[in-house]
Amino acid sequence: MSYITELMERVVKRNPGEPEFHQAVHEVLESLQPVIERHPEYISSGVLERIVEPERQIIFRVPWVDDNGRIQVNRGFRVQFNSAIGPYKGGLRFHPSVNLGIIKFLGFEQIFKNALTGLPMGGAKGGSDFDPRGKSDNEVMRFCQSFMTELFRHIGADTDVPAGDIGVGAREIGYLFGQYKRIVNRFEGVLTGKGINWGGSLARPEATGYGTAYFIEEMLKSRGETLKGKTITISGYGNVGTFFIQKANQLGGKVVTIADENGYVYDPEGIKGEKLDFLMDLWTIHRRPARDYAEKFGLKWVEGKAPWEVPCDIAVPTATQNELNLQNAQELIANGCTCVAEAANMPCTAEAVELFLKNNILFGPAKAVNAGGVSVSGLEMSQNSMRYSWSFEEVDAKLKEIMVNIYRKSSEAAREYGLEGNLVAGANIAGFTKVADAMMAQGIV
Ligand code: 2IT
Repeated sequence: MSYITELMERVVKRNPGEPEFHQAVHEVLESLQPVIERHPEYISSGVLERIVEPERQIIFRVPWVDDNGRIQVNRGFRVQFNSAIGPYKGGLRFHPSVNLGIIKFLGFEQIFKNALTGLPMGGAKGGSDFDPRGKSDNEVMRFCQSFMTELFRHIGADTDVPAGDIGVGAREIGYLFGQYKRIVNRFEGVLTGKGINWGGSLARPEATGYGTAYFIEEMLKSRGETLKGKTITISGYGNVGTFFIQKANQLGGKVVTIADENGYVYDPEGIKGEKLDFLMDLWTIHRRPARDYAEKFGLKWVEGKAPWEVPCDIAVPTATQNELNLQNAQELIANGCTCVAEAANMPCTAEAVELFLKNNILFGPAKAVNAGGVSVSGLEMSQNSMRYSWSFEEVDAKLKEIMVNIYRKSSEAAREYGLEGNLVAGANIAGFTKVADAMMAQGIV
């Protein structure tokens, strides 16, 4: 049995009931086969065994009182996966599906994503099975305060810097920051995604969506194309989806779908102007279903289906893990789609990714495509350290440069190992080697 197969078996056995974590580890380890053949020191130093084991995992009780005076109990998580190249960094997800396996998969991905940005950030992720949907502002505030009352002792501007993810936006970051500051009596850059007049960075809200568009432009350039005139289908319409639409429009593309777990809207004219204005707040502020958009503008609502059946040039899953499966991938290819970019974390199943690569689809993996968000988080940390703020244009220019570099590093790493055009392998290899070399330099820790 090969070294990689044996290690993968051990990971599955040691982490039972965590299919998303297994999937994320499997994808990375598979990409590393040619790397360990050329560099046996990655085996002898035990760096692979070490990198699949989180440095620290924290699970805690989050009790809070709802508006009816009832006591509710949620579960909180913070998985501090790897600190070889910088303080732990990664978002918090509040969603009923959250469990340890989901947080571990996200934390593991974050190690390599953060390494690709070129900024000094380790990998972590956290969150809770709390569902912010249908909760009052006061309930969300009390929940966030209780969550931080435990989390504060594990984080810090030079230790671990959380941010948002699904269900955690500007409002939640505000409540979390307020409680942290109150407990430790220090105003410090302990969270990113903060409000603009209390330490936040300009262009942080835009960063993941804009970064996705910049990365797609780089992928298309390799085939002599641009976003101009392209028809694009997307799924989510939260922070990532809405700002992706805005940038795709600026670059001449046309986005024709949005979706949620119940179905999708088809808007053949493209989402723009007052329709985009309406969409911007629909989830991020109001947490309302996608159907509202169809009803408001008299558009077709397709119940119970995913948007991947709509013919497009480019498909961009922006919602959540495993939202695009093998059948969706077959349909996209049959309908002429030539480019798929993962703007969410691990949105395509392993079978879907394999089919895209086999069919020579331009495929951008999540760790590379959606790294714009955490990149601007890294820039927010720099600005906090300097006690200074850059202009929107300065941050946006740095973001663009980072995305172009991530594309270059990933495609060069793929070429170096004879896998030209395979950005999945390239991103995994480039991210891994940076972290693994740092771990080896620091000894057996
Ligand atoms: O998945 C992600 O990269 C994020 N949710 C953002 C993490 C961050 O620290 O900005």
